[in-house]
Amino acid sequence: MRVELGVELFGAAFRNPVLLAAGTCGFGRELDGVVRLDRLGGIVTKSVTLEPRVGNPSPRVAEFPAGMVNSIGLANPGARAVLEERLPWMRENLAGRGTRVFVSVAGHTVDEYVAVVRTLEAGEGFLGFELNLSCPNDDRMGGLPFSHDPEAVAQVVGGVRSLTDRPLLAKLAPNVADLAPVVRAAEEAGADGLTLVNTLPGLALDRSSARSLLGGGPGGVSGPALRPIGIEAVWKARTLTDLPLVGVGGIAAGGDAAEYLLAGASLVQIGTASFWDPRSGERVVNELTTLAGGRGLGRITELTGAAHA
Ligand code: RRO
Repeated sequence: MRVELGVELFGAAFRNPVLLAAGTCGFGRELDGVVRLDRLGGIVTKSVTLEPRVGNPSPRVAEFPAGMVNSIGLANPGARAVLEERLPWMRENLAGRGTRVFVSVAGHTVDEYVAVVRTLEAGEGFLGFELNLSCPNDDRMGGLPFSHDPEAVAQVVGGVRSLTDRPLLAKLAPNVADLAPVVRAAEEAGADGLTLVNTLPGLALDRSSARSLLGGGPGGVSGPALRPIGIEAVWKARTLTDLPLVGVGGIAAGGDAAEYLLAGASLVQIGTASFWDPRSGERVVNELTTLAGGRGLGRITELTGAAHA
């Protein structure tokens, strides 16, 4: 039996629920010719700040047995270059071919998020914004991301809400004492959906030099170690809100994606798995299809939220 993979969300049709996560696929073009982006539901760009950022010293990524740590430090070309040089390609090659694009937005201040969204809003080639409120490698408030503070979440989401009718996703951190206040703040300020989760702060040391394996010091933990943490966050968020949820963290196979859907996600994102298997997004789509077919499902959307039934 054929499984219908399409997902209707945010007033748009996604060909399937599998997207590539922010920071793991550049602006799409970087993967052109390697990955069949036209087989995926969509991508989320590298987080864009107002000014270009060179990022942190290398090494920027390091492996450990259950995943990876990174400290990229928000390296990106800045909003103006994204508007003028990246969005036209995405419009032609992604949006124009039915691959949905979210532009990830980051900043040190509320005003910076507002300025980035104002700059990019003039462009075409993307569906919506994913507000990255949860970068672990930024020095705002002595290292605390916006998503640790409901008031800061409300200010960023509310600040950009008045500038755009496009869908707004708020990307949250896994390491908050209580998700409820930040979920409520994002929803009340006008977020259309939540992305859970960003990486978890961690430190991998070189045992001989007693220094971090990463040039930037501590970093963000991703990969298989993050999966149950992300799934729990999605599951918890589902009990707190009816907003659509996007699950990310440690997905490397169709079954992993299915767990996020069962926990309550409508879409999922692949991140770290792309580094060791650039075509993992397409593979996850195929495995998810086989899994849903094996369960006799007609539509992939039937998986969403089943853990709460
Ligand atoms: O650029 C980074 O170092 C980075 C970002 Br913006 C983020 O949101 N999450 C992450 O693990 N790394």
